[in-house]
Amino acid sequence: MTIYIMKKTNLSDYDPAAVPEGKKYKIGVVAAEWNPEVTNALLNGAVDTLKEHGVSDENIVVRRVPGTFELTTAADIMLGYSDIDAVICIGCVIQGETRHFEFICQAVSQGLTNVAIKYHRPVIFSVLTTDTMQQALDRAGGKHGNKGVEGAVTALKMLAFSDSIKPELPF
Ligand code: DLZ
Repeated sequence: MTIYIMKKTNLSDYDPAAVPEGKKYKIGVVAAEWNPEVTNALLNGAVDTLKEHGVSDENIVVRRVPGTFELTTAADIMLGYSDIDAVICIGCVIQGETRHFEFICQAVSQGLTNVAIKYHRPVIFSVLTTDTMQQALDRAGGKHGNKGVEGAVTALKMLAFSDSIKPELPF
Protein backbone atom coordinates (compact mmCIF):
# COMPACT_ATOMS: atom_id res chain seq x y z
CA MET A 1 0.00 0.00 0.00
CA THR A 2 1.32 3.47 -0.90
CA ILE A 3 1.32 6.10 1.83
CA TYR A 4 1.31 9.68 0.51
CA ILE A 5 2.87 12.36 2.69
CA MET A 6 2.87 16.13 2.16
CA LYS A 7 4.68 19.03 3.82
CA LYS A 8 2.47 20.50 6.52
CA THR A 9 3.33 24.19 6.21
CA ASN A 10 2.67 25.17 2.60
CA LEU A 11 0.81 22.44 0.80
CA SER A 12 1.44 24.09 -2.57
CA ASP A 13 5.03 22.81 -2.32
CA TYR A 14 3.86 19.27 -2.93
CA ASP A 15 5.75 16.42 -4.51
CA PRO A 16 3.98 15.72 -7.83
CA ALA A 17 5.16 12.10 -7.72
CA ALA A 18 3.18 11.62 -4.50
CA VAL A 19 -0.16 12.65 -6.04
CA PRO A 20 -2.51 9.84 -7.10
CA GLU A 21 -3.32 9.46 -10.81
CA GLY A 22 -6.56 11.23 -11.77
CA LYS A 23 -7.39 9.60 -15.12
CA LYS A 24 -10.45 7.68 -13.94
CA TYR A 25 -12.14 10.51 -12.03
CA LYS A 26 -14.72 13.14 -12.93
CA ILE A 27 -14.27 16.24 -10.79
CA GLY A 28 -16.43 19.32 -10.32
CA VAL A 29 -14.83 22.69 -9.69
CA VAL A 30 -17.19 25.42 -8.54
CA ALA A 31 -16.01 28.96 -7.85
CA ALA A 32 -17.68 32.03 -6.38
CA GLU A 33 -17.92 35.19 -8.51
CA TRP A 34 -17.13 37.47 -5.55
CA ASN A 35 -13.49 38.65 -5.43
CA PRO A 36 -12.82 37.35 -8.96
CA GLU A 37 -9.12 38.31 -9.00
CA VAL A 38 -8.70 35.74 -6.25
CA THR A 39 -11.23 33.09 -7.23
CA ASN A 40 -10.10 33.06 -10.89
CA ALA A 41 -6.51 32.41 -9.79
CA LEU A 42 -7.64 29.61 -7.48
CA LEU A 43 -9.85 28.14 -10.20
CA ASN A 44 -7.01 28.15 -12.74
CA GLY A 45 -4.66 26.59 -10.20
CA ALA A 46 -7.13 23.80 -9.45
CA VAL A 47 -7.93 23.01 -13.09
CA ASP A 48 -4.27 23.08 -14.23
CA THR A 49 -3.30 20.78 -11.36
CA LEU A 50 -6.07 18.28 -12.12
CA LYS A 51 -4.93 18.17 -15.76
CA GLU A 52 -1.29 17.75 -14.73
CA HIS A 53 -2.33 14.67 -12.79
CA GLY A 54 -4.25 13.01 -15.57
CA VAL A 55 -7.84 14.25 -15.25
CA SER A 56 -9.11 14.81 -18.80
CA ASP A 57 -10.71 18.07 -19.95
CA GLU A 58 -14.11 16.44 -20.39
CA ASN A 59 -13.97 15.09 -16.84
CA ILE A 60 -13.46 18.52 -15.29
CA VAL A 61 -16.82 20.26 -14.82
CA VAL A 62 -16.32 23.97 -14.07
CA ARG A 63 -19.18 26.13 -12.83
CA ARG A 64 -19.52 29.57 -11.21
CA VAL A 65 -21.92 30.64 -8.47
CA PRO A 66 -22.66 34.19 -7.24
CA GLY A 67 -20.99 33.99 -3.82
CA THR A 68 -19.20 31.71 -1.41
CA PHE A 69 -22.46 31.11 0.45
CA GLU A 70 -23.84 29.36 -2.67
CA LEU A 71 -21.01 26.79 -2.77
CA THR A 72 -22.93 24.43 -0.50
CA THR A 73 -25.96 24.29 -2.78
CA ALA A 74 -23.72 23.94 -5.82
CA ALA A 75 -21.80 21.00 -4.33
CA ASP A 76 -25.07 19.37 -3.29
CA ILE A 77 -26.49 19.72 -6.82
CA MET A 78 -23.30 18.47 -8.47
CA LEU A 79 -23.06 15.35 -6.32
CA GLY A 80 -26.81 14.73 -6.26
CA TYR A 81 -27.53 14.96 -9.97
CA SER A 82 -24.41 13.73 -11.75
CA ASP A 83 -21.68 11.10 -11.74
CA ILE A 84 -19.12 13.59 -10.42
CA ASP A 85 -16.73 11.91 -7.94
CA ALA A 86 -15.58 14.96 -5.98
CA VAL A 87 -16.17 18.72 -5.89
CA ILE A 88 -13.57 21.41 -5.28
CA CYS A 89 -15.29 24.49 -3.86
CA ILE A 90 -13.54 27.81 -4.38
CA GLY A 91 -14.39 31.06 -2.65
CA CYS A 92 -12.92 34.11 -1.01
CA VAL A 93 -14.51 35.93 1.91
CA ILE A 94 -12.80 39.07 3.13
CA GLN A 95 -13.52 40.50 6.55
CA GLY A 96 -15.67 43.63 6.19
CA GLU A 97 -17.38 45.99 8.56
CA THR A 98 -20.46 43.84 9.05
CA ARG A 99 -20.97 40.35 10.46
CA HIS A 100 -21.55 38.89 6.99
CA PHE A 101 -18.06 37.38 7.10
CA GLU A 102 -18.82 35.25 10.16
CA PHE A 103 -22.17 34.06 8.84
CA ILE A 104 -20.84 33.13 5.39
CA CYS A 105 -17.72 31.37 6.72
CA GLN A 106 -19.67 29.43 9.34
CA ALA A 107 -22.42 28.45 6.87
CA VAL A 108 -20.11 27.32 4.08
CA SER A 109 -17.70 25.35 6.24
CA GLN A 110 -20.54 23.50 7.97
CA GLY A 111 -22.53 23.20 4.74
CA LEU A 112 -19.70 21.64 2.74
CA THR A 113 -18.97 19.21 5.56
CA ASN A 114 -22.61 18.15 5.55
CA VAL A 115 -22.61 17.59 1.77
CA ALA A 116 -19.44 15.47 1.93
CA ILE A 117 -20.96 13.28 4.62
CA LYS A 118 -24.31 13.03 2.82
CA TYR A 119 -22.74 11.67 -0.38
CA HIS A 120 -19.61 9.98 1.05
CA ARG A 121 -17.58 11.82 -1.53
CA PRO A 122 -14.80 14.39 -1.22
CA VAL A 123 -15.95 18.01 -1.03
CA ILE A 124 -12.90 20.23 -0.86
CA PHE A 125 -12.82 23.53 1.03
CA SER A 126 -10.71 25.84 -1.13
CA VAL A 127 -12.23 28.92 0.49
CA LEU A 128 -10.00 31.74 1.64
CA THR A 129 -11.24 33.61 4.71
CA THR A 130 -8.93 36.55 5.24
CA ASP A 131 -8.74 39.96 6.88
CA THR A 132 -7.44 41.69 3.74
CA MET A 133 -7.35 41.33 -0.04
CA GLN A 134 -3.53 41.11 0.10
CA GLN A 135 -3.70 38.07 2.39
CA ALA A 136 -6.05 36.44 -0.11
CA LEU A 137 -3.81 37.27 -3.11
CA ASP A 138 -0.82 35.86 -1.20
CA ARG A 139 -2.70 32.52 -1.13
CA ALA A 140 -3.95 32.68 -4.72
CA GLY A 141 -0.63 32.30 -6.52
CA GLY A 142 1.39 34.63 -4.27
CA LYS A 143 3.93 34.05 -1.53
CA HIS A 144 1.80 31.50 0.31
CA GLY A 145 1.10 29.32 -2.71
CA ASN A 146 -2.23 28.65 -4.38
CA LYS A 147 -5.04 27.06 -2.38
CA GLY A 148 -6.71 25.98 -5.63
CA VAL A 149 -3.68 23.84 -6.45
CA GLU A 150 -3.84 22.40 -2.95
CA GLY A 151 -7.56 21.74 -3.36
CA ALA A 152 -6.92 19.70 -6.50
CA VAL A 153 -4.18 17.67 -4.81
CA THR A 154 -6.44 17.10 -1.80
CA ALA A 155 -9.31 15.94 -4.02
CA LEU A 156 -7.10 13.35 -5.74
CA LYS A 157 -5.72 12.15 -2.41
CA MET A 158 -9.18 11.80 -0.91
CA LEU A 159 -10.45 9.91 -3.97
CA ALA A 160 -7.51 7.51 -3.67
CA PHE A 161 -8.28 7.20 0.04
CA SER A 162 -11.89 6.34 -0.76
CA ASP A 163 -10.79 3.76 -3.33
CA SER A 164 -8.50 2.17 -0.76
CA ILE A 165 -11.41 1.65 1.64
CA LYS A 166 -14.23 0.67 -0.75
CA PRO A 167 -14.70 -3.05 -1.25
CA GLU A 168 -13.88 -4.45 -4.70
CA LEU A 169 -17.42 -5.81 -4.98
CA PRO A 170 -20.65 -4.59 -3.41
CA PHE A 171 -21.66 -6.39 -0.19
C1 DLZ B 1 -22.87 39.35 0.74
C2 DLZ B 1 -21.45 38.94 0.62
C3 DLZ B 1 -20.44 39.64 1.31
C4 DLZ B 1 -20.73 40.82 2.19
N1 DLZ B 1 -19.16 39.33 1.19
C5 DLZ B 1 -18.83 38.28 0.40
C6 DLZ B 1 -17.46 37.89 0.25
O1 DLZ B 1 -16.52 38.49 0.78
N2 DLZ B 1 -17.20 36.80 -0.54
C7 DLZ B 1 -18.18 36.09 -1.17
O2 DLZ B 1 -17.88 35.10 -1.86
N3 DLZ B 1 -19.46 36.45 -1.05
C8 DLZ B 1 -19.81 37.50 -0.31
N4 DLZ B 1 -21.13 37.88 -0.18
C9 DLZ B 1 -22.15 37.14 -1.00
C10 DLZ B 1 -22.65 35.86 -0.35
O3 DLZ B 1 -21.69 34.80 -0.47
C11 DLZ B 1 -23.96 35.38 -1.08
O4 DLZ B 1 -23.72 35.31 -2.46
C12 DLZ B 1 -25.12 36.32 -0.82
O5 DLZ B 1 -25.32 36.51 0.56
C13 DLZ B 1 -26.42 35.73 -1.45
O6 DLZ B 1 -26.76 34.47 -0.86
